[in-house]
Amino acid sequence: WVGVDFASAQTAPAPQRDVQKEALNPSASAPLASPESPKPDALFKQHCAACHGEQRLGAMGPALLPESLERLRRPEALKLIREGRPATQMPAFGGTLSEAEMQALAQLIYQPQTPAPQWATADILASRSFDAHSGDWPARPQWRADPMNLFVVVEGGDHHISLVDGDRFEVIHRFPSRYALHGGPKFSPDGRYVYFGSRDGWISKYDLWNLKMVAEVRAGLNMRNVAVSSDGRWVMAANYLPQNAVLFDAELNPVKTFDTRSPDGKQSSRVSAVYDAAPRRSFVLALKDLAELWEISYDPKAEPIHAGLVHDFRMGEAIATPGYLNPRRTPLDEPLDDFFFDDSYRHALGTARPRGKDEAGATLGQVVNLDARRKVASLPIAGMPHLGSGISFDWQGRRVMASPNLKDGLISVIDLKNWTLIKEIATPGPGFFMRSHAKSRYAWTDAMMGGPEARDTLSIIDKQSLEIVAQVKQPGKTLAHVEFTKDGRYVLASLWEMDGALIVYDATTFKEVKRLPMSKPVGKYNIWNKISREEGTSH
Ligand code: DHE
Repeated sequence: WVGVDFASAQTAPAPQRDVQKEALNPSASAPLASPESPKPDALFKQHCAACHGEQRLGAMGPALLPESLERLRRPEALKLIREGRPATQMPAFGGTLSEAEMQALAQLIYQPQTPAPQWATADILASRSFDAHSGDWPARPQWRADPMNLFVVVEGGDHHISLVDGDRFEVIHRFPSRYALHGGPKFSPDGRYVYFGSRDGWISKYDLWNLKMVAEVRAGLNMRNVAVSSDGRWVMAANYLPQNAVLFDAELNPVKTFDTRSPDGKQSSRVSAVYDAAPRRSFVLALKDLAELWEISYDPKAEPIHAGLVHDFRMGEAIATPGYLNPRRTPLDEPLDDFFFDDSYRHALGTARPRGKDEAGATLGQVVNLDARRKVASLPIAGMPHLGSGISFDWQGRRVMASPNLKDGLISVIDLKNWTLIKEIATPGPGFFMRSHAKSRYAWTDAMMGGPEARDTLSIIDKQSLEIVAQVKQPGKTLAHVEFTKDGRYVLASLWEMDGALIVYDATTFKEVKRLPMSKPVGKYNIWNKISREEGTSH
């Protein structure tokens, strides 16, 4: 690996972009361009660069790089250019540009930049903003509600966050977020601060007690997720572009980058996820393109990486290196796209992205023992889960894990002792999320990846019989992602539409209790469940 310590790096800051000034309405003064000869670069400069940045790295608008657009199909991109995006500053170019010009632009944004865009130490430092008074803000909530039963709701429709009182089910506060947040927000151990990660690489630290932004920084150009250490001191970002992981302190000062390279330095890898392994006092990273799992300890007393325990591949033999804030590699048979931990955090249960023969349905999962630092078993799961979607609970005296997957309408229930499949529970369709609570006998799952007849349904599974005992539906709509209240008595679900809602269900009778209008509420996160690592939710 190649590490860069920010303290010793060349840190001449790059000129800071003034995104406010750049945020001009690009169509306002745009003359009609000739339809005969669309020149994509010139068109982009004239119509798009003000919001999306000259280099397409994003400014006030999102980045327009192939890596950032993986989830947007080309015809949709063209439609977006033609019709604009409601509730954002993205205007409709249909009346301004010819069809050929719009097509030229739609093609351009999927072309890789040459040379590949860089996001170096100086860029990270220059992007950072920090409220210097934040240290003086009161250390108690400036609102009346149980701070432990607060829900942070990410509204993807118009890119806002709503804070919801989990006792009265009322919105306490609403504020704008960065574009396209992804993954669960992460919390400081006392639940005061929340850290959001955006697909465009922004990390935002927000003070929930004072309802104010503390700091923001752009960790990379295309980011997967962030993790916060259990002691609240560190924040780690997992990036696709550049291919690295970046460590920050709690005020989002960059501390160190980890270029995720193969032992011989020849191959580099995207980082597809990073998680905090609290009992191990470490971050564990999934590398998408390298058959290795990395663990980076934040325990100052971390054992040196002993010979025999882990190999330093640079030397072709095992050598000792300090363990603290340095990666230890676990060699694997094939790369893991993502994983979750068992209760002990001794094992990472992971999956590779389907490829080749796997697409026909072969077993995708691996169980990696993080102490022995090797794969110890295969995992009999039906398809790749949406990452971090599994839950664990007791079943007939055994500890089990259950997870949906993105391929089939099946929940796999796996024995966490011998890694065997106990049951596959058929659901209306493939799903993203599964949630429960230690105090509830039920687990709820969606079928969001299924057809219209499936994605409007949440299935409720009895954790003892492992049978679906009820379903709730919102006909014709998409219903997904639930989270329980702190006491497990209510379930909050997303009516996943632009004019959607947060629907509160009684967790025992499954009756609707209340509905709060929201703009495509993507995910919701209960502070207590998160910081106590409740067994029914993601950590
Ligand atoms: Fe997610 C969590 C990866 C597509 C909404 N998603 C995560 C996490 C990973 C991941 C690694 C865990 C991060 C964390 O919490 O720290 N997601 C992926 C993918 O690889 C995938 C399949 C494709 C991709 O291009 O990223 C993918 N995810 C989606 C979506 O399409 C969803 C439904 C809508 C969206 O906004 O992108 C989506 N992902 C979510 C949500 C979480 C999440 C809401 C947090 C769940 C939680 O309860 O913790």
